[in-house]
Amino acid sequence: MSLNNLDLEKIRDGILRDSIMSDEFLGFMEENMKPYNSLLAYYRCAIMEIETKFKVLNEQFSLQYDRNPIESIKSRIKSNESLIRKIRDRKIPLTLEAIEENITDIAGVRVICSFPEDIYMLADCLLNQDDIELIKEKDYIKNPKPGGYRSLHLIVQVPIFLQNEKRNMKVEVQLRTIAMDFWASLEHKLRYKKNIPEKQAQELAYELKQCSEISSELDARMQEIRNRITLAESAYSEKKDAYSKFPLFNSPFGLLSQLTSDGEENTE
Ligand code: 0O2
Repeated sequence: MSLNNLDLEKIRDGILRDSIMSDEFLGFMEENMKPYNSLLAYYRCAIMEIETKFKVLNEQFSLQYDRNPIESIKSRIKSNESLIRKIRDRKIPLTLEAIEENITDIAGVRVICSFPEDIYMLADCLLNQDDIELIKEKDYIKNPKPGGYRSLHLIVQVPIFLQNEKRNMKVEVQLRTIAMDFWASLEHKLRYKKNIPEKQAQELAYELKQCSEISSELDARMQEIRNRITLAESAYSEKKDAYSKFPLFNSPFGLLSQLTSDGEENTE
């Protein structure tokens, strides 16, 4: 009798359930429930700190340059199931210290931008802040994963200030464009569909890989268009500044208004 993927998954889940119900695991839970909940609360605080830093940067860019580099921010605490799987797969000792030390993505902040250059600009702004320490960087934009996954991952350490204590917490920051995020959420769905026949799964993986290349090209072209718009805008402002230095041009009926209206949208 041969086992299909669904059977194997059922067996694996059964083993996982059994190990969750093992005396060792139940003992660990009983002993550590309160400190574990406190640890999760600290991770939530660290998420708030990182989110605020990005919101402040977005606000500043909005005031200074009249544009928002961030489209949205999504944050999450790793699910218990995903955490347990990682502890099991990596054979991490069942202590809170070992979990905190070895699992760096319990707190996750995902920052979605419109343009790839904004990703690196925001990453630099964050890493230049003196309370942020970079633990690890994985650039899956310059070096996409074989399946086509693209994103910039930063594992950072940020302090949180409690009543009588300062605690350094690790947070995984994922920075990606809207196109990269769109791709990753569809691929993530496929990853968890276990009942797709092997041949079809391979075709879909191939199709996704191609979509990743198309989305990478789209990101590059959108960036190029944005850069040309910015260049045109700054040329216009320079021209306006230069003319405004001369009184002849600078009166309400002067040449300035005529000269700088070149190329402006005709609203008639
Ligand atoms: P969850 O909890 O479901 O979000 P490391 O962090 O270095 O110990 P890991 O976990 O392999 O090792 O790190 P990596 O490669 O940086 O990936 C971590 C997270 O990035 C994943 O979380 C996903 O959110 C995302 N990711 C990485 N590779 C892919 C991919 O190929 N496709 C998609 N859709 N997302 C990816 P988890 O592990 O899924 O946990």
